[in-house]
Amino acid sequence: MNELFIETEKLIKKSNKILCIAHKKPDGDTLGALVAMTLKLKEFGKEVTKACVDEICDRFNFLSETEQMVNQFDYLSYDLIFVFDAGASYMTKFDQIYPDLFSGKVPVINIDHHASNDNFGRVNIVDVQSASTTVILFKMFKYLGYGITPDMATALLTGIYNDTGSLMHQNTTQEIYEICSELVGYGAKVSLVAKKLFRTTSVKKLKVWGKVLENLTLNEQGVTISVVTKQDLDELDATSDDLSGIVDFMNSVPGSKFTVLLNEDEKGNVKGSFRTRNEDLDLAKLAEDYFGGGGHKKASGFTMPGRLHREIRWRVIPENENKMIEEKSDNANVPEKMLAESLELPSKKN
Ligand SMILES: [Mn+2]
Repeated sequence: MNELFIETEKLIKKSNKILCIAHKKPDGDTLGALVAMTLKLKEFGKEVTKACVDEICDRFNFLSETEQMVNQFDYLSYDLIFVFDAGASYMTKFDQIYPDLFSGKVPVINIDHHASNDNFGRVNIVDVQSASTTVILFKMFKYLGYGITPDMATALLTGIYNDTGSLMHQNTTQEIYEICSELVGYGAKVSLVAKKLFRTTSVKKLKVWGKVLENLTLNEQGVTISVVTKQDLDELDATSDDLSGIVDFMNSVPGSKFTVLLNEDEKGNVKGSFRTRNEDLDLAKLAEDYFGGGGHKKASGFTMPGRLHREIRWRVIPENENKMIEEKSDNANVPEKMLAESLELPSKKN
C-alpha cells in the first residue's frame, strides 16, 4: 500500500479544495476516517468540505468535524475527492445524484476494506485484510510521518471499535491491539468511544429489546428464537431500526446452537437475522435456501415481503418416549431441521 500512500500525498500537495465523503447511513468507521483525514487536511491548510447523503446520528457528536456536513455540492469545484469505507461506489449514493462524480474529472481517492469494492477511484487503497478503514488511515499517517493528535486518535479508534464490535469480533488481531495501544498513547478517549458506540441506548430501544427478550424461547434443538411484530413496534412507537444490535445480545445463551430474530417492519416485510458462534453451522445457506437472503456462515439474514403468523401447536409425548432424543442427534448441524421445531419454513428456493 505504500506506493498508494505516496500517490495520495502527491495529490494532496497539488490540491487546495478537497471534498471528503462518508457512505450512506454513516457508521463509526466511515465517520472516524473522514474526521481524521479532515483534521489532517485542515492542518495542512486545505479547504475541506465534508459530505454525507444521510444525517449523522447524535451519538457521533463526540467526534470533532461531524457538524456542518453537506448533502449537496458542486463536485467540479474541487481539486480532490476522498471517499471512506464505501464498499462500492453506490454506497455513497452521491453517484446517483451526480452521475459523473466518479468519471475521473476530479481525482478520487477510494479508501476502503470491503471485498465488494468496485475500485471506483483514481487511487484505490482497498485492503480487505484491514479490520477497519481507519486502520488503513492509521498506517498511511504512520508511513507518511503525519502526527496524530488526540482528536485524530479518537476518530481512528472509533472506526476500529465500530468494525470489531468493541474488539470482540474475530478480526481483532494482535496488530489491532497494538494499533489501539498506540492510539491510546496519542490520547484517544477509549471509554468515551466505547460508551458512545456500545453503551448508549434510548428508552424506546430498551423497551423494544424488552419485548424481544420477553418473546424469547430456546427450543429443544438448541435454537434461541424471538419474534417482534409490527403491532409490538407500533405499541412502543418504535421502528425496526430500534432492533439493531439485539440479535448479537441474544446470541449468548449457554447451550444454544444458533439464534434467530424475526420481525415485521414498516414496509410490509418480514426480516430475519441469524447468528451463531458454532463453526459447524452454515447460516448463510439457511438464509439463502429458504428465504432468498444471504450473508456470512456465522451471521446472515433476509428481508422478504410478508408478515408473521403465530400458530400454537401441542404435542402428546407418551411415557418412556425416547424418540425425541434420537431425533435430536439426527438434526445435529442441520440448521433448518433445528429451526423447524419453532418455525414452519417456507419451501426451499432452489
Ligand atoms: Mn468499515
